[in-house]
Amino acid sequence: MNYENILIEKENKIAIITINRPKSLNALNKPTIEELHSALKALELEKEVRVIILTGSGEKAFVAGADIKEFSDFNMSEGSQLAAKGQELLFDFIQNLNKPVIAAINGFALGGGLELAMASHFRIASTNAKMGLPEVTLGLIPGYGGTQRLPQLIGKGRAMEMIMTAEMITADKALTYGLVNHVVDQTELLDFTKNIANKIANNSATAIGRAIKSINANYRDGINGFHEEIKNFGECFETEDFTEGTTAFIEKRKAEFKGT
Ligand code: CO8
Repeated sequence: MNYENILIEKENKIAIITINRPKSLNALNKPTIEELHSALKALELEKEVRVIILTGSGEKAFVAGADIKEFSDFNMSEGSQLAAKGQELLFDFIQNLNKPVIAAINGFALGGGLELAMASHFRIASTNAKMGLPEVTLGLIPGYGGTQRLPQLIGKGRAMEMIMTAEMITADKALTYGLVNHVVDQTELLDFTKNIANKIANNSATAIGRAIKSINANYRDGINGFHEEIKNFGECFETEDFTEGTTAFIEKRKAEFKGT
């Protein structure tokens, strides 16, 4: 499929999706959200792809937010619909994807951009990255899950302050907050992220999918995460990856996981 707003590269077992609207600092308009949804859906089905990296094109921005020009004349119903559709197609979709998605934050991650990074399974930032939820400066609140995921990641008090002040934080502060896992020079960001992705890609994909599901269960209403873990743990015993992993250990060799 041909995309206008994103680029997709594949390297070994890793797919890299680059949001490619540099003139708008990679702002998320509707077509970009739809393209990201369709690309992620296709990559989820590709067995050879084990890990997905999300990044932004250019040196300035990961994603500078939802495209403000697109919704500046919206009314309440249109605003709610845009937020609900976006959450369904992209933000919740990523969180619940059974393949790891890593956000490589190469510059500004603001508003919907930070929300995109937060919906990813974890985040790595370049030293120049700046992160924030500036929606209240526009008379809005975060609408792509930011009011929920930011407190989950950094705690309620810090999230309140970031959302109320609308101020950006540096990559180093994001690291101390636990919002990102690593901070590296921009020139090393992709290689560093790919290195972590490769480690993940060599492990059992069936087990990783179940680990994502079990961890996410802690953030879903009405689901007991411990019960979900037990269910997913039990299911692992039915996989070829389990047989391969335990056999390889006993035979003192490296496991070759097929992801089945
Ligand atoms: N949307 C649309 N265009 C954008 C956006 C954006 N979010 N951010 C930057 N651009 C455009 C600029 O308009 C400019 O375009 P042009 O050259 O045609 O004027 C171009 O990108 C370059 O931007 P600047 O000239 O402003 O670059 P600076 O280096 O001076 O500033 C900043 C960089 C600080 C990142 C600045 O661009 C900025 O503040 N951008 C807006 C950040 C923001 O407020 N983001 C939050 C948006 S709201 C949001 O994300 C809500 C999410 C929930 C939505 C739910 C559904 C409704």
